[in-house]
Parts: sequence; C-alpha cells; structure tokens
Amino acid sequence: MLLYYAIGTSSLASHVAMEEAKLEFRLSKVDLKTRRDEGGDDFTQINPKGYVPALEFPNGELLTENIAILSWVAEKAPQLAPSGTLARIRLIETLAYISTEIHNNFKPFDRPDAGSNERNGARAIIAERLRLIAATIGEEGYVLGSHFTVADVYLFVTLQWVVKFDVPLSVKLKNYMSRINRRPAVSQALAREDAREMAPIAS
Ligand SMILES: N[C@@H](CCC(=O)N[C@@H](CS)C(=O)NCC(=O)O)C(=O)O
Repeated sequence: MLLYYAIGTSSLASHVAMEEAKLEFRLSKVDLKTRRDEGGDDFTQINPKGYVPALEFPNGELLTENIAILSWVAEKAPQLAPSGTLARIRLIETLAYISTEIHNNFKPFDRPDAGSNERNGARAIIAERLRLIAATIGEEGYVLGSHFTVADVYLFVTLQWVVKFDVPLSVKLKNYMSRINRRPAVSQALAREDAREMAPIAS
C-alpha cells in the first residue's frame, strides 16, 4: 500500500492510524503546490481531486477522503473502533463532525486572500465546535468514551492546527492532546515524515 501525504496536513491522521494498526505501507510525499508526487509524477493523474490523503492499494485502486481511509483502517484494526453496530455509526458520526465542522473551518488559514475578519470568524466557529466535542471527552478518556479510536487521531491532527493558528484551546483539550501525543504511533509517524524530509527514501 502507498499513502500519499503532505507534511502538516490531515494526511497525518491516516498515517498515525496506519501506524496504530501496524499496517505495512510505503509513503509518497505530494507537493501540493506543484501537484507532483515524490517521483515527480502528476498527482492529479493519480488522484483527480488533487488532495491528500490518498491511499493506493496493491491492485491500483485508490481510496480518498479522511473519513473513508480512517474507516477502512478501523475495519482492518478493530481495536481502533468501538464495538457494536450503533457504536460504529457513532464513529462515522464523529469522523463526519471532525471533517465537516472542524477540519473544513480551517480553510481560511490556507487561503492567502482570507482577511483577519474571516480568519477570526473561523477561529470563533472552531472554538465553539471544539467546546461541543470536548464536552464528550472524559478526564482520561477519548471522543467516544474510554476507548481510543481513529476519531481521536483525526481530532488530534486538527488540534495541532488549533495551536498553529491561535484558536483558543481549553485545558481539557490541551491535556487530551498531550495524551494522544504520547502514543508511540504518533512519534513513529512524525519521525518517519521528518526522516523523509532529510533524505527522501522509499519507506
Ligand atoms: N475532503 C478531503 C479534504 C482533504 C484536504 O483538505 N486535504 C488538504 C490537506 S489537509 C489538501 O490536500 N489540500 C490541498 C488542496 O486541496 O489543494 C478529506 O477529508 O480527505
């Protein structure tokens, strides 16, 4: 399998989840400005949507969208999902909330034409969305209760942008973020991406 990623983006969620699942995969870094993958190929020929993450299977099929890739990883590694039919649907509910209500509201920070009013508006919306999701997290728990899931990986990545773009962050979410940050899969994914920055290798 080959995961197309870009540093500092939501593809880190797929990367961490795949490390959590102990899956074997290679990485290809995408330059989102030139839309070229690591081999210099036109990424839009691989993923016409042009964005990461994208996961290529050995048979050449491509899976895109954070929600889909994270759900697929959770299928492969059931320990990263809650058990029970309704609980699985709750996982999709939470992934959708993180994607559409939190992740998407960071778009003004990617657009150079977005002014401070628009960015401050986005900060306020994100802070409110986070307030609601934080209310579901117990002191030592995760977004879906006491069980760590792929939804935590996705939320964790968006919390990194919260810090980067000066969105207010509660103590509770800071503590939650530190808890996720201590997971070996997070260090493994970050180290693997960092190492490739120094000397790109086929790993
Ligand atoms: N709907 C997609 C959005 C993914 C997305 O926003 N990817 C960003 C990085 S976080 C990207 O590749 N942006 C480059 C672009 O859209 O040109 C998903 O949830 O996977």
